[in-house]
Amino acid sequence: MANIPEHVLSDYERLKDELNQHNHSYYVLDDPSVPDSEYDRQMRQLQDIESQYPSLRTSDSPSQRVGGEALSAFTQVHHDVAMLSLDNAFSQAELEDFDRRVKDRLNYAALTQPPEIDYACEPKLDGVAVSLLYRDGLLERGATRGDGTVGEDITANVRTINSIPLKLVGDHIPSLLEVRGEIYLPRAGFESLNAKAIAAGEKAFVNPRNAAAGSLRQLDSKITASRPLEMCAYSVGQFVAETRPDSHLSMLQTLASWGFKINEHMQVVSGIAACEDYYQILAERRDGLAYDIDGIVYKVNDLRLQERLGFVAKAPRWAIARKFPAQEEMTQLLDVEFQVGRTGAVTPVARLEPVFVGGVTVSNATLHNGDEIQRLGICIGDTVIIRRAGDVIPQVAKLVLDRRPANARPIVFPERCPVCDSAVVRAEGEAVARCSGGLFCGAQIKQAIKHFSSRKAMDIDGLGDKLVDLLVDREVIFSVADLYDLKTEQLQGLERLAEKSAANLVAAIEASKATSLAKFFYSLGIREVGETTGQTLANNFGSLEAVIAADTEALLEVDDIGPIVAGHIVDFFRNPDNLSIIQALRDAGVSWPDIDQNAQASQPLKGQTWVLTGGMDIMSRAEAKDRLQELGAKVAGSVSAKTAQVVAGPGAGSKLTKAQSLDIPVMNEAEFIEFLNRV
Ligand code: D41
Repeated sequence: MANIPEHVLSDYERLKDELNQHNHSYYVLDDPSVPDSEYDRQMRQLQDIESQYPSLRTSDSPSQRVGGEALSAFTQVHHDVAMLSLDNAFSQAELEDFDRRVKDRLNYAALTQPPEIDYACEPKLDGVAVSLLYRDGLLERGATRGDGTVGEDITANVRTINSIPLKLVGDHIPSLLEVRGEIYLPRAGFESLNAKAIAAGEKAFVNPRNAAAGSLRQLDSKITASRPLEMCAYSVGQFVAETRPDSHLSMLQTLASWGFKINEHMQVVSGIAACEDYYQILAERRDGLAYDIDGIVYKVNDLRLQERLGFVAKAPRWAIARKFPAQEEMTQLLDVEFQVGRTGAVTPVARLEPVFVGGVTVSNATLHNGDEIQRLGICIGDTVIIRRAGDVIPQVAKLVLDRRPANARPIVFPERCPVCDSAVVRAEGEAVARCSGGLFCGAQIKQAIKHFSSRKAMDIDGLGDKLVDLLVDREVIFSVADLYDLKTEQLQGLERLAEKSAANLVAAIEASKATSLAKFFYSLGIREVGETTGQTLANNFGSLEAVIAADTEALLEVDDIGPIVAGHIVDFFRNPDNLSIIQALRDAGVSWPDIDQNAQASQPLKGQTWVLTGGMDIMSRAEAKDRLQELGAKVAGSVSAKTAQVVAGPGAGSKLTKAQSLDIPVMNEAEFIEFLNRV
């Protein structure tokens, strides 16, 4: 390296260190230290140096995370310290048995006052177990667990995973360190990976674990690099260092100090009863997590006690996994029904033999559209795998073909609307088929009325879905405008509606007449016009007449309205049926305060993006959002360099940290309310 100038060498080392640090802040701490543009700039500088002086490029260079040349096969790796497996407990009683065995082994029975055991509790991530070997702080080898004794060398693939340090940082780096952990794919990454696969006509993965395993099994590490995998450390194998932590918790904290990601929910509790509490708390949080977990792992926290307990067969005596209800189950597809939505979309819905999955009993699952049915290749009578994880609705994940019965029937997509018998049409290039019946279709009328009366629209209290169905089925009402002609006596005649609630409903309908222009636009149920677009239309046009008169060009001049939405808006207001319903609503007295065009011109927050995070005590979040939008601000869900202001309440987490790291102004609720009073 004699011919490489000194300043290049020092620049190179500095860039490598800084990029590794940024990477750690972004992927491990979830707290970006610099804007993406700065990261990209430094990365380009690093790559420039490396292309000029290729001999400099080392394996811990952040430029190496993009993947390298493809392998022809994986080589085998022997785990010098075996990777143990975990015993399972399926009930609280089995967990208590485990605790008793631990205490017996430790001879606690002989003590008059046996102490409680401290247990480290951590979510059991549903991914792929791996081993990472670091020599003198440098990542040398990554391997799968395999059978615990022999795994596969996946070094090139693990190098592409951003939350895995290529070089350890911090103090007292051991000369040899083997970190064990789980490589997993967060749910969002799984959804987007599958969406891409489906769009490309490829097969989707059943679940994030299969997707993670498939991503690690790639001989071409460039493919692995394109998958948003993460890794969380949960134990160590080989470990040669001057000192050793004395508990599982401090071991993991030490790993974190060297640059590893550890699970944010990990907690040490005293005694097995507290373990059960932890299980209940995590079970409740499970759906809201960003990744799949299939249970909780409990580990005796004290490492000396772990050593005394040892292991049997291939599992440690000091650890146990308590499983959660499975997120996937097999069941039978009994039938497929076709539902018609507000915009006429005909959606196939799977009727299933009820099955307990992800903690609830599932008897229906959406099949989205005809393409999805084709992709899954399912017939009525088939056995299918149902997946229910997170807040998403249950999905049919896969067909179990070898269980297909002889009498399986193909699913026939209807050519006529099952509700009104109008033709079902599928527009060129669209996945969704729609009923062409419009407001002649009872299903579309029902959905339109339900949307119109919903809380964020006209907010008609007491008009439930069942009642709307009844009113339309009995031909009492035919459109949203008819709601305003409803009389108490008419409603009383209907079953299930007492005099009092009929009168209350009529009063609620009356009260809904006073609305805002933004809510009115939203209530109309124009395709792709949600709350935000409703507000945008109100802010930019100021009146209903102006929007009705607007052509596509005028609409496109508004930020945030693209050609598709503009097309839907124009179509909606060109339809004479829609215009006559709007007229009837106005005649009935539906009204809103005019928007003062002068005030509108000086919307003080126009062009700004605000983010609300954490709790609010005084105003509701919906109210805060409404006020901000009235003032012309956009309210976004995530913080970026473009965010103008963050309002953070109690419990604010990563969005607040991100705002602070990007130097974005933050105010609390009291300051926010004061601000609203001032503007
Ligand atoms: O999150 C996990 N999947 C997880 C797996 C975890 N948090 N801790 C684990 N601890 C162990 C021992 C106690 C043996 C060190 C594990 C696993 N094992 C494990 N994963 C796959 C097989 C074993």
